Amino acid sequence: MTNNQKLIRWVHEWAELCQPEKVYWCDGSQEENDRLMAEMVASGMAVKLDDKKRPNSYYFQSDPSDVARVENRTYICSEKQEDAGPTNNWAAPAEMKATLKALFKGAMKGRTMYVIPFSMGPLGSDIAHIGVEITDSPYVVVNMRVMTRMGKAVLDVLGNGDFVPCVHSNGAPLQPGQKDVKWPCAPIEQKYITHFPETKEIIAYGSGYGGNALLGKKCFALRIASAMAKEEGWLAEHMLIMGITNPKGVKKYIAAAFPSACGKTNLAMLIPTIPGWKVETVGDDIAWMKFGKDGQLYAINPEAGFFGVAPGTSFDTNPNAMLSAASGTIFTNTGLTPDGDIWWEGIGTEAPEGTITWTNEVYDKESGKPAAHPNARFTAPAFQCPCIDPAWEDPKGVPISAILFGGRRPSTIPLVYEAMSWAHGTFMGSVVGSEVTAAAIGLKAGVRRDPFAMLPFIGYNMADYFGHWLTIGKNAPKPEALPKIFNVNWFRKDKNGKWLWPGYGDNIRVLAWIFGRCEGTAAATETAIGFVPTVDGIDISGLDVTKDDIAELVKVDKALWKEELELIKEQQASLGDRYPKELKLQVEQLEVRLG
Ligand code: SAT
Ligand code: MN
Repeated sequence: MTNNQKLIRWVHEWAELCQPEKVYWCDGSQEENDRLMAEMVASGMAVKLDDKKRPNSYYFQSDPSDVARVENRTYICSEKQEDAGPTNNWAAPAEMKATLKALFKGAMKGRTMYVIPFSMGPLGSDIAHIGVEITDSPYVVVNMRVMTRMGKAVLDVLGNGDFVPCVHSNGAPLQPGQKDVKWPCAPIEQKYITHFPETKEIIAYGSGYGGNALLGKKCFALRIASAMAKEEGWLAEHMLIMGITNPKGVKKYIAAAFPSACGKTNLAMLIPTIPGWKVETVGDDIAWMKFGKDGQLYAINPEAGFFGVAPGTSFDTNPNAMLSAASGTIFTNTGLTPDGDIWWEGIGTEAPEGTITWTNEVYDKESGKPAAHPNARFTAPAFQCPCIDPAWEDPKGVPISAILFGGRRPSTIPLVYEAMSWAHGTFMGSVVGSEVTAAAIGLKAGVRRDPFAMLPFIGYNMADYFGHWLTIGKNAPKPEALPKIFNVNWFRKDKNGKWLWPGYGDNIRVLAWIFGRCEGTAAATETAIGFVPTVDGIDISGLDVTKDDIAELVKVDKALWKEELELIKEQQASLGDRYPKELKLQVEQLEVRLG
C-alpha cells in the first residue's frame, strides 16, 4: 500500500517489539469498517443497535476503570524539564522510552496490529498534517474512521512525506487459549500517555478510552501540534469554530475556547432565537489556524467527527448534536434500551423498563446509580450535522474575525467584554477559568484556572505558550486583520443565586454584539477591563431580561476585580520565570486602570 520507507521501517520495528499475531493496514473502507464491527459483535465487545432506530450504529461498554482521559498518567517528555513547564507531568525521553519498551514487549501477543494512516484536516490542505497510528484495538480503528480522514487515500497523499508516529496498545496481550475480555486495558499505574514534542512522537499504553487512545485528537491535534505550531508560527487551539450570518447575509467566522462543562458543543451548534441570524458549525473542539497569503488568520477543524459527551444532550439542549448521532454513530458507556437503542440521563425521555447501564446491570432509578457514565460519549460523523458549515472541509480554512474565551464565573466577569489589543486579549486567554465548588472535584473551592482552556493540552511550557501567542500578534502580516478578542461569561448570577442570562440559543444576542464590533457598527463603553456593551447594545426583545439586568451583567465592579487581580498574581507566580514580561505589564496596567 505504500513505498514510504520510514513508515514501513517504523511499523516493522514496532511489530518486532509488540509481537502481534498479524499486521493489518487499514484502508478506511466501509467494507473494512463493517467487518471489524461484525468481529467485535461476535466477540461480545460491541452490540449492534436496532437498524430501524439507530441505523449502522454500535454500542460499547468500557472497563469500569477506563472511562476518561488520565491526566496524572499523561506526560510531556522533553529533554529539559523546564521545557515541559510547571503544569505538565514530565519524564526524560530516554527513561520514558525504556519504560515503554519494557511494557510494549509482547504487548500485542494474540492480537492484530492495525496500522491507521490518518489526516488531521482536509486531505491535502496546507494547514493539515498526517499521522499514522498503530494500535491493537479494533475499537480505536472504527472510532478513528469517524474522527479523522483515514485509510488508503491518506497514504496516497503522504507519498514519501513525513508523518507523526502514534503508537497505542491496550496493554492486554492474550496468551494462547486465553479468553478475551469485553474491554481490554491495563491497570491505572501501568497507563502511560506520552508525548515527545521535540521528535514529534506519541506513545500511549494501557487505556482504550477517548483521548488516551484516539491519538489524533488531544495527543496530536493539541499537544504535539501546539509544539509544531510554536516552531512554525501558527496556532493549535482547543477551540470550536462557527460561522455566523446576520440578517443582511453577511457571514463571519469565530473561534472560541472554554474549559469543560461550559457548553462548547452546544454553542458550536447553537440555534439562534433572534430572527434572521444563522449559525453553522465548522468544528466543536479543535482549531488549527495559520495566516493566509492575504494576511488573515484562517482556521480548519482538524477532526472529521464529534466525540461528544452524551449525558445532558437532548433535542432541547442540542438538537443538531442529536441529529448528528442519529445513525452511523458509536456510543460508549451510555445506557442500552431493551429495544436496541441508547439512553442517557438528560436525553429528554424516561428510561424504558429494562434499560441496561454502562456497567451492564439492569437500570434502577431508585439505586441512584446512573444508566450512563457521566463521561459517556457518542462518536458521530461531522457531515451528518444538520448545521455543518458548507466550508467545513475547505482546504484553505475559514477566515477568523473574532476569538472568544470564557468560563463559568458566577460573579465578577461581565457577560461579554472586548480586549483593547492582541496582547490584552492574550492576557484574557491566560486567565480563563471556571469557579468550582469544593464538593465537585474534591479540591479547594474557587477559580480553577484553565488558560486558553489548554491546561491539559499544551505540549510544552505554558509560559512559553503565552509568549507564542504574543509573538503571533507581533509578527502578524497584517495587524489590522487580526481577529478581535472577547471574553464571554454566560454564567453570571444575581445576589440570590439566580442566573442573570438565559444562555443556549439566546447567546446569539451576545454573538450579534460581537459581530457588530467586528463590523465596526456596535457601540461600546470603555472600562478598566476592556470594552463592554452599552445597555442598549444587547438585543433583549422577547426575553424577560430587563435593561437593569443588562446593566448588572456588564457591570465592572472594581472591588471584585481587585480581588480577581490578586488571584491572577498568584497564578502568575506559579508559572515560573519564563512568564512573559508583556503579560506582567498587562497586569500592572490593569491595576492602574482599576485605580
Ligand atoms: O477523551 S477526549 O480527550 O477525547 C475528550 C476529553 O476528555 O476532553
Ligand atoms: Mn475538548
